[in-house]
Amino acid sequence: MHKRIWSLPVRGGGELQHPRSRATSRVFGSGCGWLVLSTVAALFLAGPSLAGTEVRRPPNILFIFADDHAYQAISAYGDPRRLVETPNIDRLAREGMRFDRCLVPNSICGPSRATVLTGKYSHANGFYNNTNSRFDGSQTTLPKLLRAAGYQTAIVGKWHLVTDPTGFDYWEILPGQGVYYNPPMIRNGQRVKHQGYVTDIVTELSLAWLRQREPNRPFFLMCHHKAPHRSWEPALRHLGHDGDRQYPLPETLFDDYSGRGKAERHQDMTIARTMNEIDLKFVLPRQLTPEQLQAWNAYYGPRNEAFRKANLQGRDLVRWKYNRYLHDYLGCIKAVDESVGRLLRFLDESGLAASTLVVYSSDQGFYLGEHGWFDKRWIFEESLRTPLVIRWPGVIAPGSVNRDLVANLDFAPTLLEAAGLSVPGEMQGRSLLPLLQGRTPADWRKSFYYHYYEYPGPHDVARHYGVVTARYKLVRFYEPEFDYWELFDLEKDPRELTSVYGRPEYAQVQKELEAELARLRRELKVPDPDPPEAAIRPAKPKPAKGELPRPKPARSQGGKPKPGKGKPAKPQGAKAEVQRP
Ligand SMILES: [Ca+2]
Repeated sequence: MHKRIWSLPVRGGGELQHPRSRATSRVFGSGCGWLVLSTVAALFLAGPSLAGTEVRRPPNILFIFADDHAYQAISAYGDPRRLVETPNIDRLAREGMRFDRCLVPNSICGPSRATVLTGKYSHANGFYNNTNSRFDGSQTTLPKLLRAAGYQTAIVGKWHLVTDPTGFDYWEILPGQGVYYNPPMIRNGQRVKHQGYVTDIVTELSLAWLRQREPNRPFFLMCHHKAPHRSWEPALRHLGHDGDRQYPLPETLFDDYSGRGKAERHQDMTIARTMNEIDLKFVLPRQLTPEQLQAWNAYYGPRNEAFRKANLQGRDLVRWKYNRYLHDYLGCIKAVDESVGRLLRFLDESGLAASTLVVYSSDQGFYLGEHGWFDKRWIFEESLRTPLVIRWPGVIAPGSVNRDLVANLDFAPTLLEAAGLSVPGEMQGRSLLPLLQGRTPADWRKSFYYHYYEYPGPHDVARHYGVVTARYKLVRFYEPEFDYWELFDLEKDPRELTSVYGRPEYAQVQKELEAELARLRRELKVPDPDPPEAAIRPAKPKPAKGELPRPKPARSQGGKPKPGKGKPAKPQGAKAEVQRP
């Protein structure tokens, strides 16, 4: 593998062909990485006239990936509620490029991860849903291609693709969704125990791998956090991080879903009805040690007692749940941001910062009370958009912002091209390299295809597909029990509250979007109807499987066993409420 050719794409479409052989290995030596990279960047910017110059080293790649991290919970994205400060992710944005419209083709954990690995839509990589899909690890993936080109590859943390990882020299993953406290993990196939908080452990394992790597070869590390996935359990040091702040409410917390169709009313993902006693911390996580239990009770105990006494009802109760939800969710974010800080500090202290391309992203967006919801799955903005920040010194101008339609489909092509490798034709994304250099090609995508499959399933979001442009969104709910279209004008209706489908003044727009949707489905070879493997089996799965992990709690809030407490989420249709005293 060390003798293969790698090529450096340059402006103007030319390529520099570099034999990476023993004779050129001197440029892989430690200590000179940033100088070499600076020259690489100069080559990118200077154009093809420099062909034939000496061999350059491809960048290290640190890919930091969170689970369900809403862009609203990154201060660099400027949510008007100013929910949390994330100084370390903000640093990446300040020193690199923030993407404001990075979209996912299927807004849910497993499918999104499969797309990152393959650069393909769910129908092309075979991973449609979290309920019964299994990742086919024999297919071509980003880590396999980088590894074959000489990269050292590793993944630490959340995997969630059922089959074992392939293409990594080292992998240490959480089984399934993983747990927050004292999580067991699987290291290259062997189950291992850990004590501590999951985000810290994933960070420390990542750092340990970085420290033991071979310094003379580039690395590709996927640091995949479990946080801030449901049920949003913060590091114990972050309990009370917000000083009992009352969070500003989103405008649509009490959305009545008028102006839209049956699917939006049918869903089961509201703070009001769906959030249960585990989510709201009226049940203890099973894994806590006595010391951890003490810290947990010291925070939640008196607050839960005050809640019981207050006997809140109606909207007051929803507001309380929203506030508890944000304390917990944002507490998880605090540790993720600290993790980013520790990783960046390592790069600084080891002299790797300038020779390392750093990505921060999440597997999808998430609702933080907008439309009364938590969770994701929809083609609507909060779940469709995922945060994306990339730092690559010498290539990306610091403080850049990009508003083009980009996608996690583009991650694999981008990182391959950054490494000087060709992008397989089967990948459906496109390299972001020109965008990173501040030049959006004239033929960059103006529309994006979305398709969600997991129904019936957790949270009861009906299957749908659609086309998204800078301004419009055409959506088709195609389950027999729903079967309707929607059209949103984001310029006039950024909260996506009123479908204008069928209105005469939108007839031309609608016609064009329908044609574009059909074109995209043809071009992307979307099966019609859905293939059998996209279907959920059995027809009505138990909730809390797949996407919805339930740490089985053993003790009630007070530390004493209470029969009936801590059961997994109730079956669909039965809306869990906070337990009354
Ligand atoms: Ca997720």
